[in-house]
Parts: sequence; structure tokens; C-alpha cells
Amino acid sequence: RPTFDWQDPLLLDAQLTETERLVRDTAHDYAQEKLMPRVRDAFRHEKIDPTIFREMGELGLLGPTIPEEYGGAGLNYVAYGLIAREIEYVDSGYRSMMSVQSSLVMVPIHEFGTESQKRKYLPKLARGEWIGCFGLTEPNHGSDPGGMESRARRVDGGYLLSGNKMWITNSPIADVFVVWAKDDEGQIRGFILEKGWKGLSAPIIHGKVGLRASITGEIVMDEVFVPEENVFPEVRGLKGPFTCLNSARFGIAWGALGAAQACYETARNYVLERKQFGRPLAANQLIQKKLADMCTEIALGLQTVLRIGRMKDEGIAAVELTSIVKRNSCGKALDIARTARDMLGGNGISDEYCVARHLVNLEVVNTYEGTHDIHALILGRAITGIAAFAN
Ligand code: TGC
Ligand code: FAD
Repeated sequence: RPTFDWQDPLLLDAQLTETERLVRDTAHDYAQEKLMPRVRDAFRHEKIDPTIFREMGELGLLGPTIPEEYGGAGLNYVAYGLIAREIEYVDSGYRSMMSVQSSLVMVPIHEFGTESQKRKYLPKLARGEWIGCFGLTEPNHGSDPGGMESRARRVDGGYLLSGNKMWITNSPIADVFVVWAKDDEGQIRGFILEKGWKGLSAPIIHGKVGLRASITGEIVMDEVFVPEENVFPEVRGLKGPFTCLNSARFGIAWGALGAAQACYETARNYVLERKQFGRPLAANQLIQKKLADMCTEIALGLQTVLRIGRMKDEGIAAVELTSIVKRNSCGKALDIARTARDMLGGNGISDEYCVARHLVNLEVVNTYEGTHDIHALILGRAITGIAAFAN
């Protein structure tokens, strides 16, 4: 009879194309050989290594869905998800660096940018020569970005941008800033800013207890002049930033399951080795139930993200599906990380093991790109036709 594979019970691998497997293996080898040896110290000391962008760029891991003519790898969404999963198996912070660059910076430039914006920015971002960030959240507007206070005042030859963005991944080391602000008509517009422009700064936010291998900062704009050629010409309203979020949230849905897998595998190996009361912890029913729950949730979660990836690739995925998987993967991964942390006892607290690090990272991942509850409300609106978050 067929044998049970505890790491891949539903045989995800067999459902992938040859190209997808190749991409997965490339991301896997990179993550294990180059990221894994760095992560403990990076997390412990909040140490950010910008060369990671160039390393990822060389392997085609940045902007993988962007067409080759603009420097991307021209891959499908499933391949993007597989990359996110391999990177986040090591650390959510590294996946954050990758997914902001890919989905939140390269996708809007590709979707909404002019031909010259695409030619100027995308190849350098794809190679990791330039680092990008995405400014939507503000100190007073997180879940409700539509209330943003940043303003873009029309002036001769362009716009003057003023306002503050908060909690922005990559901003202190960014060369390219995709920022959203309201114009004189109160419409949300997208702008590409560059490091060094007068009035633009990006102070670092210290003291994060999670996602410490990824740098986070503010974006402060004091009458920054943005020339017309750096404005997205057509897109108006929240559709702009939300289009980027559709892609990034999908990547997170895969990525969080990578972190969950790392916790599950670590917990399994630990309880097989560790003896209490004269026998391995793994011999106890309570322990086995925890492993069974982890294995089940990861396997079911992976089938769902794969299905939604295929639907995205066919162009038939409603945006609300992304809320189903972003919410489910993050919530389940967080539960798995907490349980794994518990199963390792005191050792689960040490950063010599990955579980506590994944746990605090996943608290962030469950919050950014729409909190767990905000995604419930997006789904609630789709199910009932009533927006619970609106007036
Ligand atoms: P709502 O009325 O729903 O929509 C306004 C306009 O946007 C359109 N739209 C979408 N378009 C494309 N994709 C989607 N998913 C879309 N959802 C909505 C919609 O059709 C409408 O267009 P139009 O033309 O009619 O104007 O707007 P709302 O203000 O009522 O929305 C409420 C809510 C809760 C759904 C929304 O604001 C929300 O999703 N809030 C969460 C905020 C969020 O996710 N922020 C993320 C910031 S970036 C980040 O966290 C990066 S972390 C990255 C990392 O480090 O990995
Ligand atoms: P709030 O919106 O104040 O929410 C607080 C709580 O209230 C949450 O539990 C929420 O679910 C709940 N809540 C809110 N509204 C409702 C409602 N109507 N009904 C019920 N409950 C509600 N943003 C960017 O733009 N770019 C980035 O690169 C980026 N990177 C980030 C990196 C990190 C490390 C972190 C922590 C955040 C990042 N963010 C980024 C911001 C992130 O998207 C926001 O933190 C997130 O959207 C939540 O917004 P908030 O923090 O203002 O919380």
C-alpha cells in the first residue's frame, strides 16, 4: 500500500511542474546554504545584510512573476508561493524583504508604471541592485488606509508630498519608495520616490520583538518634490495599493506555512530524541495529537494555497480567496509555532532552536498586510454583502 510521508502527506511535490520544482529547489538550496547560517545572529542583533537582495536577485528570486523583458523571471504565482515558503522556512523577516521588493514595489511599477518607469526601475530591483519599500500605513491609519493623511499637492512639473508613513519594511535601506498619498481632489495616487530627494527621510524603528532580521522604519516626507515622470499616471483610489497586496498576501499565505513546517519538523525531531519518565516524549498520546494536528493543518493549508495559486494563474481567483488563505495560513502557523514552542519545554525559549523566533515573527505576519480579523471582515462582507468595518 502507499506509504505515508509525514513531511508531505498529500504529495504536493507530485502536483508541481518540472519548472516549479526547479524553482523550489533553487530557493530551498539558497535558503538553507546562505540564509540559515546567518539567521540566529541576524535576529539576535537586529543585523540586516543588504547583500541578501543581490544574492536573491542573482538567482531570479526577486519579482519572479515580472516578465523577463523587465528583468523578472516570468514565472507563475505557484512558483512565487514556493519561493516564499522556502525562504520563510528559515525566517519570516527574509521572506518580508523578498516579498516587499517583489509584490509591493515591482508589481505596482509593472502594473501601473509608464514604460520608462518600468525600464528604469524594474531591472535594477530584479537584480537586487536597488532595494524597494512600500508606504501605505500611517501612524493614524493602519487597517483603514483610505483615511490616510499624506498629501500630494499639485505644483508646476509635479507634486509636493507631505506626510508620515509608519512600520515600513526596508525603508531605512531603501533606494526606491513606492508611496501612496491623496491628491488635491482627495484621490489616492501612487508615486515613486528615490533615496536622497530633498525632504525625504526614513528613520529606523528599533525594539521590535519579532521580525528582527528584517529592517523596519518610517517614511517622513516634508514637501518632497516628485516630478510628473515619477507618478503612476492612471491608477486612482485604493485599487492601486490593494492590487499589490493581493500578490503579497498570497505569498505570505505560502510563506507562513513554511515557518509552520519548520516548527513542526523541529518539534517532531525533538520529541523523538527527548526522554522524560524513561521514554521518548513522542511516545505520549498528548504529544502525538499535537503532531497530528500540525501535520493536518499544514497539509490542508498547502493544498489550498496551491489551488488558489492555480486559480490566480488561470485568472479566475476572486480577491477574497486571498483573504481566506492569508488568514488561515497565518492563524494556523501561529498556533503551530506556539504548540511547538511548548513541546520543546525550556529549550523552546532558546534561540538555538527556531520555534520561539518563528512564533514572534508570526505574530507580526498575522498582523501586517491586513490583520487576521480584518481578513475575516473582508470575507464577512463578501458572504453577507454588509461591510462591518464601514460607517
Ligand atoms: P473598499 O471599499 O473595500 O475598496 C476600495 C477600492 O479598492 C478596490 N479593492 C480592491 N482592488 C484590488 N484588490 C483588492 N483586494 C481590493 N479590495 C478592494 C475596491 O474595488 C474599491 O475600488 P473603487 O474603484 O470602487 O474605489 O475599501 P475600504 O476602505 O472599505 O477597505 C477596507 C479594508 C478593511 C478591506 C481595507 O482597507 C484593508 O484591506 N485593510 C487592511 C490594510 C492592509 O492590508 N495594509 C497593508 C499595508 S502593507 C503591509 O502591511 C506590508 S507588510 C509586508 C512585509 O513586510 O512582508
Ligand atoms: P490597527 O488598524 O490600529 O488595528 C488594531 C487592532 O484593531 C487589530 O487587532 C485589528 O484587527 C483591530 N481592528 C481594526 N479595525 C477594526 C474593525 N473595523 N473591526 C474590528 N477590529 C478592528 N505597512 C506598509 O504600508 N508597508 C510595510 O512595508 C509594512 N511593513 C510592516 C512591518 C512590520 C514589522 C509591521 C509590524 C507592520 C508593517 N506594516 C506595513 C503595517 C501593517 O500593515 C499594519 O500594522 C496593519 O495593517 C495593522 O494596522 P495597525 O497597526 O494600524 O493596527
